[in-house]
Amino acid sequence: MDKTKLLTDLYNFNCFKFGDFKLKSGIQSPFYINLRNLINQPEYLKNVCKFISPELDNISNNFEYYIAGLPYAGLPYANTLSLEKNIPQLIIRKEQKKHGLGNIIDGVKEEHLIKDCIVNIVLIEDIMVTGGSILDGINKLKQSSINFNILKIISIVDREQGGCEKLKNLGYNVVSIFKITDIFDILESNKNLMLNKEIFTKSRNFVLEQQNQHVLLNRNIVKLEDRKQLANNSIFNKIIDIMLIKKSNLCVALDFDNTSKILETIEKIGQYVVIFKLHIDIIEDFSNEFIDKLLSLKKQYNFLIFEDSKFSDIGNIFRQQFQGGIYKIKKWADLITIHLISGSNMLEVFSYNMKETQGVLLVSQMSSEDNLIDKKYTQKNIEIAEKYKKQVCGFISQEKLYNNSFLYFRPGIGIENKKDCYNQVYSNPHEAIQQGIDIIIVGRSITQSSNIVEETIRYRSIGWNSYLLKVN
Ligand code: S5P
Repeated sequence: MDKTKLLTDLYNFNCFKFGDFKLKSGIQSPFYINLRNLINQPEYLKNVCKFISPELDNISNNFEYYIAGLPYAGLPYANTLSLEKNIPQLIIRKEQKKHGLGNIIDGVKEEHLIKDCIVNIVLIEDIMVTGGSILDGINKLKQSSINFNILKIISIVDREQGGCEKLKNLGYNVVSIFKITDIFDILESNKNLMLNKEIFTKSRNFVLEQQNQHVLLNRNIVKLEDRKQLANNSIFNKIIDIMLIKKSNLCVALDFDNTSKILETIEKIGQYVVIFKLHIDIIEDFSNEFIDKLLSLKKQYNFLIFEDSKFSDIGNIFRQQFQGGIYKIKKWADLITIHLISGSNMLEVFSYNMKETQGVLLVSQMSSEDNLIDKKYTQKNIEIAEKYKKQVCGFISQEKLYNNSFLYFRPGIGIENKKDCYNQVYSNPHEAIQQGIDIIIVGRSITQSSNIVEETIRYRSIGWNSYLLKVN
């Protein structure tokens, strides 16, 4: 089958449209690709699969693998190829089943569900834009108990807007069958279609613009030492200084309920850790002596203390919580967290009450699976952070949200990528750093391990090496 003929047929089935279209990301695009129109044209769907087929044929026979279409648009292609080539198929559900077996992945053979068995998967996506749907799919796989390996990601059309590059940078083997600019070339040179030149110029310019933006975003990776020039407050620089001295981007969450366990752990791993995070109100034997000892260890091991109260009340209550009560947080915490649900009033109060060396992290995204934070809320956090940049030095988030003058802290970190029994979702430290995170917050993955020191060194080295890989 000839490529020109196929693409012309697809054009005639309205798979490529030109005009003004809003994409999932919110941006306006002068063209739109809708391969879904092919599901009522089985012959043409099969024809598209003929172009995908060689990408499966060149996978070594040594691998038994599954094929999985990203829902929903990738499914018909995976289905067709599975039947034609006798490759087992699995389905990554959009949502976890609420009944029956509660599966998020369907179709894995019983014998592949045993521990240590690796399930190889080829993913099929119809249109690649930012790579977001693929990463969503991969996250679903991570949430399951399957020990999986992505052999290849095949996108049928690459809109050339950075998705393939992003996934390649994350280490995936990505191929695309048709590139959008090749499609433009073929359609434009087809005299029978009599298409207006202008729509192609506009569409090509759009693709170029998007590519430039992607390059800019990627280029926006700045070394920590250079970011110090962008500081809006002293705590930002202090964090970076300690990171550089210790060659570490590790914050350890010491969620213990007794003070001796906290102090003991700091003695063991203090030299590798930039920040220790506490939940002071879960401690059962709190005392002022504990704070004295903590502060003396801070001097000895050069770390910062982060009290993660996630304040969320009106300004007046926050003022009392921050400086009063039995904990007197203001006296000893370098960093605190705030949820902006009640507006910016707490930041206003903080600005009058803070010490020069203290800073706030805004909880702008969360790691729990069913949290209620949406994009609009996160965006509002960024706007408020910009307004209170003397007080806010960073965000608790799942990705880099904004510019380099803030630091991005990600909790829910675990090499094994599992979930806990309360819907805490874990991600790999390397992936987090590659997605623009500066500091990984690691709790039970370290504190509940059989060898806390070894595990701390392991997380510190994965985190720091990933940072070096990103900036060099
Ligand atoms: O979204 C969040 C924000 C935070 S600060 N999800 C979180 O888990 N945290 C905190 O990170 C949480 O309060 C806990 O102290 C730590 C994660 O602990 P782990 O044991 O699950 O790693």
